[in-house]
Amino acid sequence: MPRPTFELFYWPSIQGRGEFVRLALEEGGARYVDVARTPGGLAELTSMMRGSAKGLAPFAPPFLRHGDRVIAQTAAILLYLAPRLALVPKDEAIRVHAHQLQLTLADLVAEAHDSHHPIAVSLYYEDQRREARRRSEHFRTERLPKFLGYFEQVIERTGGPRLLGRTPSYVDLSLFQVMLGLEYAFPRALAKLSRRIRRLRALRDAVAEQPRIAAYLASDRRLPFNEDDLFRHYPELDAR
Ligand SMILES: N[C@@H](CCC(=O)N[C@@H](CS)C(=O)NCC(=O)O)C(=O)O
Repeated sequence: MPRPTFELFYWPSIQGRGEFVRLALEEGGARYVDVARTPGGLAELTSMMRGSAKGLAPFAPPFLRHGDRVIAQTAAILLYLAPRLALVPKDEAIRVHAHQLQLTLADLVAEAHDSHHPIAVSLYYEDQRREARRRSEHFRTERLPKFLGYFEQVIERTGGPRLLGRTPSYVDLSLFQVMLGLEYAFPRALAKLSRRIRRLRALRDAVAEQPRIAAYLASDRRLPFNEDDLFRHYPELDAR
């Protein structure tokens, strides 16, 4: 059997950061395999992290194999994939801007994660509950409005309705995923911000209606959000 065009390596039971890559692969109509969801795939993922593949070993999933190339770090994977899937314009300055926005989304994702794991990833949420309450309060009241206000302003300044203006790109897909994740984790906080993020909400709705994304969301390839994932819903961490 010929090797699939793209092989995504990510933990099999959560959306996690793998979802940003999945959305791009789906929207780009790529032929790909989610390797860790296939028999023996998880063992292959862990052996690659131990350095079994040629070249640089990835530090953490997600990573992508394309022929002999193995690329890790979500934003770097998307930087590599997007031109191959026609998910970003050719212009170099625009590509760098798209990458800049993707890295800013990565910062937001890391802070959303740290709201329920402020002390250590190796500890259970239940072992850092008190600190998580404090951290989440700052996240919800300071960081979330700052980040979302920034992305709202980007759309306003580029003229919208997308992050890069009229041209849809992979960064819209990532913003869509972040919006859904935040609405899942912090529904009350997001409702409070709702009037200040009209452009973000419109973009989220537009991405959900893209035929390939809609088909993917309705498929069993799309896993539900859950409390082992990046975005977790703990009512005590949300706004009152
Ligand atoms: N900056 C990396 C972070 C990768 C990352 O934190 N991956 C998580 C799953 S979403 C993981 O498995 N980390 C294991 C570890 O950090 O030891 C990226 O954006 O891809």
